Amino acid sequence: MGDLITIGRHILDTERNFPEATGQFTGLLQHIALAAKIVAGEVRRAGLVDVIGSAGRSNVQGEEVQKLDILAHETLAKLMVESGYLAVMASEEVEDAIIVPNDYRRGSYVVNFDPLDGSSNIDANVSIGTIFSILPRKTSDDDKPTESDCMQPGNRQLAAGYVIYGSSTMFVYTTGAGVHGFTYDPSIGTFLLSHPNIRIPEYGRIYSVNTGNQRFWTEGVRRYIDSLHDEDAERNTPFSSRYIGSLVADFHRNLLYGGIFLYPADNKKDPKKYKPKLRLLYEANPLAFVVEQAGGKASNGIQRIMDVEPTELHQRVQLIIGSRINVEEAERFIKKYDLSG
Ligand code: AHM
Ligand code: MG
Repeated sequence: MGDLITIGRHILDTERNFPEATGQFTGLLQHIALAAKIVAGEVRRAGLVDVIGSAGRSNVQGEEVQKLDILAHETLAKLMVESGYLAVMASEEVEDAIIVPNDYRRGSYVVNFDPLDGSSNIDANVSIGTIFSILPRKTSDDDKPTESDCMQPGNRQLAAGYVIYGSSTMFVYTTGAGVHGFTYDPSIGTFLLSHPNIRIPEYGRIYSVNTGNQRFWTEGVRRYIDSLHDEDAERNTPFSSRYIGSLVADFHRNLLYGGIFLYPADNKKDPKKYKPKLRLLYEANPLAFVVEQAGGKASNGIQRIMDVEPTELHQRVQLIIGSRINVEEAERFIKKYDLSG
């Protein structure tokens, strides 16, 4: 049997690379991994204990909330507050930032998370995930943390990652020193390093986009996707279309196999009809950090995702993410057709 590396040991070894590390960062990541185990357990039991189905209320985005979303949010929020490492957090499921109450120890970190992404897939037993982003707080440790601590550009992230609840549960994270994936071993109750140093292929032949929205796309996006259907030996097109409708699952597959995922924004001619869906702080930024650390790219078409200045907690953004060459090609179409005139 080879050298088994548990997630706990890996996180500890990572912290040794930060001379100023205080142990808080390690503790925080370990708490996220613990939350992931608890949520994975709930997801696995979902069909058995009748926790699936709508809880009958909407989240701040006006979408139907599933009970498992709430469970995942509550599990993460509780562990984060109790960890003592956190000052404030933002969750997709809650309108305002959650400031760690006075009667708990407050730490120097901020977490933005999507507790259970892809929730429309829960009832169909399709892969779903948790996405997280860790930032240093902006306000001083002596002051009360504020929402502005959560609203920092992605280039300030210290760590980010996701958990995918699929045929197995995987925890994938980066602290800026490559991307590492761990598979959960239920027999020993821990995540084991299974995918060290993940690199995304420079160019891939998979594209993932909801083509049902194509009438609302901008010309640049439409022409780019059309070009993927052409027969072109040099570009190795036509591509294969793969779209699960769970960002984490679509992203994870493309990370391993190479390709591009797009969630385009609205057509400027009809802006009310179609808005980008994905959120900057807890979906786009963390996955952007992961993909860049794996050698890929993430863009809003004209700008690096991680350089977008947040203006709202639940800000939405056009997301184009995946293999470097694919994303650069898409950007060229957008710059040529959508930015001219
Ligand atoms: P959610 O956070 O409410 O689950 O929504 C986000 C999900 C992503 O996982 C996925 O990429 C996208 O919504 C799919 O949206 P659509 O069904 O519009 O293609
Ligand atoms: Mg989501």
